[in-house]
Amino acid sequence: MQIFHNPVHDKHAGRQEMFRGKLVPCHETPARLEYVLDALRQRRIGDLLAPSAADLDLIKRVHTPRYVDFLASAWRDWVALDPANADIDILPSVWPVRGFRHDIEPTNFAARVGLFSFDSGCPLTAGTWEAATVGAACAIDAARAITTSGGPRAAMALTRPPGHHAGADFFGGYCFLNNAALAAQALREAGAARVAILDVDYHHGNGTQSIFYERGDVLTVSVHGDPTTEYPFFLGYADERGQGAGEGANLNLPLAAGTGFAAWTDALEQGLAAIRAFKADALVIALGVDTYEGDPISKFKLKSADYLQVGRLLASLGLPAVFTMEGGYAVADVGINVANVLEGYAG
Ligand code: Q9C
Ligand code: ZN
Repeated sequence: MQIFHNPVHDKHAGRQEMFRGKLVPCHETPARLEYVLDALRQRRIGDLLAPSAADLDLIKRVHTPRYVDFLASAWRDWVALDPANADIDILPSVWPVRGFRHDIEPTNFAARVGLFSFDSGCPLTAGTWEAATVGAACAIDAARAITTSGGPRAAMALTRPPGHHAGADFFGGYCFLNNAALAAQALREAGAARVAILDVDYHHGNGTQSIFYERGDVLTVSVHGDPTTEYPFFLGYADERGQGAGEGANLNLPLAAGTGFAAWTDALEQGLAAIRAFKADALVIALGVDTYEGDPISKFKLKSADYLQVGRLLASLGLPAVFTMEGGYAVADVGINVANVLEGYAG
């Protein structure tokens, strides 16, 4: 497996997130990725590669140009307001909910941040744009690698910040650019007629779902905590099946908090069956390991050894595949759990 890792991921290092009424240290930290890199190196899993330059045109076919331009200039705009802002992260605090207009971009900076985001747990920092775009390049390179003749059968975008909560024009849930969606789009443009995205992160992949909701060429499947109690709350129900050309091309498999590996596997098998029935030519796996029993913000009960079996089940599809790195916040165990998936996958 080729593993495109983001050498500047640590430029995205948020200080604090709003969590249960308090500002607390960010859960989504640079150390997470370093643990994965250490585990892969120690166990000699995959070949580590640096990405090429990001394809901004492709990024703007997945995200709106207005949003991409906002992200690219947000830090500059923030510091221009007050030089003292250089030591303060940007956190959203106001949003246009029902009945507000989304077709006008306000000039006020806080209002622009709110227009392009959906929660207050996701700081935008000095290095966010650089880390996110190099991460996007990892995802696009991984897709292009597996579609190159003589290329590997599977590749990974080992990057942070994660991506699956980011929509066409919003950030949130620690995500800014949707790496899984970018990989799927790159696969489509490299000739895969039908692409499936399978999201196994604890949280529903709301951004990915919304990007492809009206498209029939990309099947989105997500196994996740039931949104009636679990983040991101406002999407991820079983009755969301896609719309228009995308009718039937979205499958949500919500599970109650507390779910263990046996019931989780049953749901995953349903997702795999849907991908087989869709006759996908290529697969993107949004790999979050916050389904782990030790995760501090999630409530499934998978054990480290279970991730070997997760990898085997994913491999059973027999499709060329791109993995993207999503959540997982039991920092010291993220490396073992991701390495186990990849080892199980390699067989
Ligand atoms: N009170 C990913 O795993 N915070 N994002 C939850 C609950 C947001 C997780 C707060 C969790 C986002 C990529
Ligand atoms: Zn998650």
